[in-house]
Amino acid sequence: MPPDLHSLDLFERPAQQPIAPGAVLLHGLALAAAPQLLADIAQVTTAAPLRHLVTPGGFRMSVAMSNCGALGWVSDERGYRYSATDPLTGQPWPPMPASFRALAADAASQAGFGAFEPDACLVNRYEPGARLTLHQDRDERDKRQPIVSVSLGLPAIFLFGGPKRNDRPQRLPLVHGDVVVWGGPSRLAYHGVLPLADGEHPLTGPYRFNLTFRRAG
Ligand code: MD3
Ligand code: FE
Repeated sequence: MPPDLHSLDLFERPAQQPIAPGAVLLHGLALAAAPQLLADIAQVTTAAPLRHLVTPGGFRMSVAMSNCGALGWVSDERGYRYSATDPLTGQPWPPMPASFRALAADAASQAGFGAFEPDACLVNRYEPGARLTLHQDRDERDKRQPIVSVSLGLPAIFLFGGPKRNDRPQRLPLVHGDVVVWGGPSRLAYHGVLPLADGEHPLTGPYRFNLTFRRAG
């Protein structure tokens, strides 16, 4: 195969796919690092176990969550917020692994954002049937900072709406290794994830993991 002909070209899957102003999908950017990222997810979730948070309205979330970095996103009957400690263990969240920080910075830079030093990484684990209803990410202090999201394991259909909950969302398949950078006018867009389909992935078994990097504080 000639050196400039990669499998991405055969499937006519562009390396960078614009989704909306400020949002870009970097196909396969996390593929090479995936085994290391998954080993680091196992480390993080040993120290800060995955758990099903409860929404302020009293509903158990179907996605299991944990965090690493200086701040972690939590939800309970009192509301949504960032916390420097894990309410389950009372300890600080585990540090952000070097593999996580390097990928987040690389993605933000490729998407045209300046130095990105996230202080929060939310680890989401989806099992078949788990979903995320349409919502905005607005608990972060500086909304000019982008969000970087990394998909690992089973595929999902991501819903990307507009600035209003009513805006009809576009459906975007996200597969193992995909990285999306959401900034600028897309930063406050409504978004969600359809219920995960059954499946088995060679590296993650019956799960999808999503890493969401944010500058929260
Ligand atoms: C678009 N997670 O944790 S990541 C979340 O796949 C969350 O687990 C989803 O939404 C997941 O809050 C989606 C992609 C994502 C994250 C933040 C965004 C998309 C976004 C913020 C603004 C617009
Ligand atoms: Fe979100």
